[in-house]
Amino acid sequence: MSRPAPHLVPVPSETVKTHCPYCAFQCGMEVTTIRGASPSLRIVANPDFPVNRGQMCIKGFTSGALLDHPQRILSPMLRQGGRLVPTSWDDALDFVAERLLTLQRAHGKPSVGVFGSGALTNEKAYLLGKFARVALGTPNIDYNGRYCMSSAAAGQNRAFGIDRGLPFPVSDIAETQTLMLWGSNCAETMPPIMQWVYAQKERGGSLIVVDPRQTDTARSATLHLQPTPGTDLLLANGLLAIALERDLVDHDYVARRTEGFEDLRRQLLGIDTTYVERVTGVSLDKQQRAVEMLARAESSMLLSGRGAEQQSKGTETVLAFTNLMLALGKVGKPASGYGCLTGQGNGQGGREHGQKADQLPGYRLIEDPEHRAAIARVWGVPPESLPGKGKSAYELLDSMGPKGGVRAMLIFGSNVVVASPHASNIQNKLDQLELLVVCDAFENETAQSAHVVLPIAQFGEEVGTLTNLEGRVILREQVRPAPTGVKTDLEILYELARRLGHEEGFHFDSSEAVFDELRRATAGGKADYSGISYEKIRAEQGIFWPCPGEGHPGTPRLFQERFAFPSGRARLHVVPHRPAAELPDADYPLFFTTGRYKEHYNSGAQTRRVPQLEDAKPEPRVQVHPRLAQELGVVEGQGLLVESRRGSVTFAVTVSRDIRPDTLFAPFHWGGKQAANLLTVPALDPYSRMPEFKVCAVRARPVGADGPKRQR
Ligand SMILES: Nc1nc2c(c(=O)[nH]1)N[C@H]1C(S)=C(S)[C@@H](COP(=O)(O)OP(=O)(O)OC[C@H]3O[C@@H](n4cnc5c(=O)[nH]c(N)nc54)[C@H](O)[C@@H]3O)O[C@H]1N2
Ligand SMILES: Nc1nc2c(c(=O)[nH]1)N[C@H]1C(S)=C(S)[C@@H](COP(=O)(O)OP(=O)(O)OC[C@H]3O[C@@H](n4cnc5c(=O)[nH]c(N)nc54)[C@H](O)[C@@H]3O)O[C@H]1N2
Ligand code: SF4
Ligand SMILES: [Mo]
Repeated sequence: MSRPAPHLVPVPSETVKTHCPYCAFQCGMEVTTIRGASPSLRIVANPDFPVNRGQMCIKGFTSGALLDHPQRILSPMLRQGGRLVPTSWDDALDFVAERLLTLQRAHGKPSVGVFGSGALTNEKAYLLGKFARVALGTPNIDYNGRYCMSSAAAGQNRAFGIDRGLPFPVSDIAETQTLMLWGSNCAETMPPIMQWVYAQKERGGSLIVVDPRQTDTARSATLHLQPTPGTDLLLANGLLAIALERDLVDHDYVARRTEGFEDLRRQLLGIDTTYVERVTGVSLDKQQRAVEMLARAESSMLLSGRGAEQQSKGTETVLAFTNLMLALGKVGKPASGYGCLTGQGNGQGGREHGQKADQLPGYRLIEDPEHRAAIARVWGVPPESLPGKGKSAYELLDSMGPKGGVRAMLIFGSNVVVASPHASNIQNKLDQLELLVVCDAFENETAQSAHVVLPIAQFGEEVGTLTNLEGRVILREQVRPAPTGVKTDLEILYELARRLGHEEGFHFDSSEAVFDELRRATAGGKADYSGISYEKIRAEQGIFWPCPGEGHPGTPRLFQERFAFPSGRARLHVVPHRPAAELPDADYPLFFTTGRYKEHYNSGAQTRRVPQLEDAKPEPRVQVHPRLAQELGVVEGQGLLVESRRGSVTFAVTVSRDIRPDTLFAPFHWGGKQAANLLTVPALDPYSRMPEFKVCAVRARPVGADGPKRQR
């Protein structure tokens, strides 16, 4: 038998431990390159990483498909004669820099906008913020985390004086007696977290789930509350009113560790529980059981997701959660408290290092003179040269075009025409730009409108740190070299800064060198990374911030002794209920809400290209209760035209008892005519500027037998 030529024998090379490219769980994974005629990757879960402990979801297992993908962009592209055509890096970068300078000369510095992402590593988010403020001198930088974490962040800052998604490691979930998951479908959006939830249940704990739909998460629950969309604030206030009435408030804790209870108490006394029952649709009996379970347990935990936060009152809803858990005396006790389940891979770090319109690195505020001075010192620029606060994500995108004044936009890591509310408006505004630059590995729906597309290195082809949902700073290691033809985001920022006359502050030899500057910039800030190094992360499976010095071990748990206000006390807030911005009426009689499938990630720009995921979920389906389906005269698989005041989409129908009869649900992972965001309303939360992705009003009618027909 002849032996295969040596280069065809698969020889496993060294296995690299790294992390998944997608969500905030940042599962540890092991990637092995199988060498041979066509090298391939084998990806398995890292059994030793303490967060996912050997588990991953289907997105992580199939993520290797992104690297050698045939649709990957491997050359810069420039629009010529209406088409994107390949060009050289020098030509593309020279073109961008020249256009930026010309536009800024003619229309001022704020005429250039920058849009970042919670997918970016800490190093990228940091350098992008610096690039906007120093190289471009524009206030107009924001990012897609505004669509994701902003309400939880605003709420936690107001209640605790600091914003770290979870103030404890995920392993604490297994230890809590009562777990309440409010507006999170983590069984689908973070599947490996369920090992901690199941462990909690096995120890005899109870699980309460609050979701208008019977989700996979809700199926595990001891108690499922199924509120009318957009009524979470009222429900949370109602629960606390019951606690007060039943003397379940921990007055000793409230007196020692909080301030503002008297005002809150007065508000709660005015709450009519039958009104709460009527508006939320959650029976008083279930409300009472939920409160008893939370209050009487030795330890209890409330974790929120986007269901409760992506509302035009998301911040106040989060404050109602912190009120509840503080009043019950749970926050800072073992395996207890409030936390939010962060979404994007670096949703946490992405909001700490200055790509948010109002922030500077270390969670500093751009409008605070001392904070400005601290960062200006690190950057070697006069404080007065730093621009002020810019516009929030939706407002920034909405101001594109000559009328709004933002004439050029640089996008790093977001598919804004799919992910933004009222998507047709954003497409329209994008088309009015004089320069749209998209830095991405794929030509997503947004890149299709670009003047220039710059191809980037992906996960596994570069190193960088991310901060997971627990506040643990981890390191995504390089697995293989980046393909020729692409650059890292950091290299692109340097090349542009150099052409804009700012070579000095942007020249770094490595990602680690950027991290070293980031450490210095965060020293003394709320999110202090100064004691964290690549070396330390490698040795310790990640380090929790704050970590304010070389010898500091990091801080897995917050609030055990004090909160991050000068008084050390947490703040209670009076947060009266108000209705969603758009409620069903005679013309648009149904609620419409949106969310996620297990198989797809966000705008689908990555996962719709992975064959296994696309085969499993090839299209968005609208979920319709059987009673409503009968009323509408629509059957499984038939097309249903769903219309809001902003647009219409035809979805194939899934008939299911898992949803309320007054509500339609669809995922937002698809673009073009299938984009759920053609329907959503761009109502913004006044504090966080979070759009109301979870509530709007629609009407629906069947499109007849010729609608798309496919079995699930
Ligand atoms: N498979 C998958 N996993 C992901 C992602 C993904 O796209 N796909 N994205 C990642 C990111 S960026 C994020 S932010 C997280 C999001 O993770 P989750 O917060 O779990 O995400 P969603 O599915 O958007 O919303 C959760 C639930 O909110 C419910 N909901 C809708 N309206 C309301 C309401 O008015 N009140 C309440 N209480 N609930 C409501 C929906 O029915 C849904 O089941 O997931 C991360 N993980
Ligand atoms: N209706 C509705 N709309 C929603 C939501 C909802 O629940 N309902 N959820 C919102 C939420 S929570 C989020 S987080 C947003 C997310 O939606 P988007 O902001 O569109 O985020 P992604 O789909 O993750 O897009 C990421 C893009 O970044 C690219 N990318 C990934 N890593 C990098 C990198 O390192 N550098 C660069 N330059 N590019 C990179 C990917 O290839 C992809 O094209 O959607 C929001 N929109
Ligand atoms: S749970 Fe999140 S981090 Fe883990 S494999 Fe799935 S997408 Fe990746
Ligand atoms: Mo998100």
